Amino acid sequence: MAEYQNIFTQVQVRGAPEMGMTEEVELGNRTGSAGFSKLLGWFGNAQLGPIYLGTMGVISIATGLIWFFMVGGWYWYQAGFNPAIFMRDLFWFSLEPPAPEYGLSFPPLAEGGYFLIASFFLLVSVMTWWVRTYLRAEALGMGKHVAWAFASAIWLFLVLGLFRPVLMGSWSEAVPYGIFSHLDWTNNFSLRYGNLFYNPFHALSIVFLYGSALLFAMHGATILAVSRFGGDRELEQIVDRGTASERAALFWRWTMGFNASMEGIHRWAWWFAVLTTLTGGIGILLTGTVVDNWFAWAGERGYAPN
Ligand code: 07D
Ligand code: 07D
Repeated sequence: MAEYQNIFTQVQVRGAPEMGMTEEVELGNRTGSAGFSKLLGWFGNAQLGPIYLGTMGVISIATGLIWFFMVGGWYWYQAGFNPAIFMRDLFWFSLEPPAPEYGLSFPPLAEGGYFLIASFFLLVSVMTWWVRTYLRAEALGMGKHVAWAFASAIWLFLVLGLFRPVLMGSWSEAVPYGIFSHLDWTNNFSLRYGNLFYNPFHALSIVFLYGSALLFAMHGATILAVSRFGGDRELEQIVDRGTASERAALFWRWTMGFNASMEGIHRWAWWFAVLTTLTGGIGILLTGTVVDNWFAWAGERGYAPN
């Protein structure tokens, strides 16, 4: 039943769906059956479901959809209710935050009030999804590593759209909801505060972002390189160690003198990913609140020309 599969496996074995452990697990909120997808099977596990919905899942999906359709409804209005224009200009429409003169007050609907209501639903959606990752891990007796990693991304999200606007005393500081408008916001933010490249926390965030990509490539490549010896069969590598992970470790010791351990490499990956948004959020929170011009700030510290 628990047939081993990866992208190189040509035959997808089908049995009864694997429903997972049921001991002491609340099953009422879970779908009763599961399906199969050949396409999914090429990329991972072919089985789709069972899915656990639960209170947090329902609230998160409902409020997420409300945010999504509120933004889409605004675009529809901006398109003059014309489906051709809606499709043509989809990436250029934008739901903007209130103007600076409204500060932290609640403006008329069409001037940012609608933006604030939509933002409230997005906030509830993201936070309840976080609770869901925590509670599902708890129900399965797992560590909370996924929840805390997600919390780091949420930290940057909250700094961008809630903490910093509140500290600056204006909702106008929040990020607009639009594909290109949020890129323009990002560009203007850097320009307005004297070039974000001189913000050391932006630099740190880039270090961990690039480092995450490098680590991911190294780890993915290493495991694939020893999958011919069973290196991708994590269970067997733990309970019945073969030559695969030893070989992988030896490879890195030969090429760079140091190797991570089987567990340690996942800690490296976790910290690099988490530190990307953790340091990033610090950098954004300091901008405009503590430092007004990063270029001038760096000039005073001798690493930008005065
Ligand atoms: C692959 C996991 C899947 C997630 C996806 C994103 C939405 C938004 C839009 C209704 C890796 C789903 C998108 C739900 C729907 C509306 C209006 C994750 C994967 C596929 N950005 N950003 C994108 C968000 C910020 C920046 C793309 C969100 C900051 C740059 C997508 C947030 C700044 C570039 C997107 C957010 C910033 C992008 C692809 C929140 C600084 C690009 C994202 C909530 C960090 C790239 C046209 C992706 C692009 C891009 C979503 C915040 C900068 C639309 C939800 C304010 C420079 N961003 N972004 O694949 O192609 O992420 O833009 O904070 O070049 Mg962004
Ligand atoms: C946005 C975390 C929040 C997301 C959450 C997800 C949904 C959808 C739906 C799955 C991404 C919510 C999801 C609601 C779910 C589905 C379907 C993480 C997010 C909770 N920069 N820059 C960074 C580089 C420049 C600027 C970080 C490089 C210029 C600003 C990163 C360059 C200017 C901000 C980074 C470069 C500028 C950043 C983002 C190069 C623009 C930020 C890390 C080579 C002209 C953000 C401190 C991340 C930050 C940020 C990289 C250049 C502006 C490391 C490589 C100089 C304003 N930049 N940048 O993980 O933290 O984001 O800065 O030029 O706010 Mg930058």
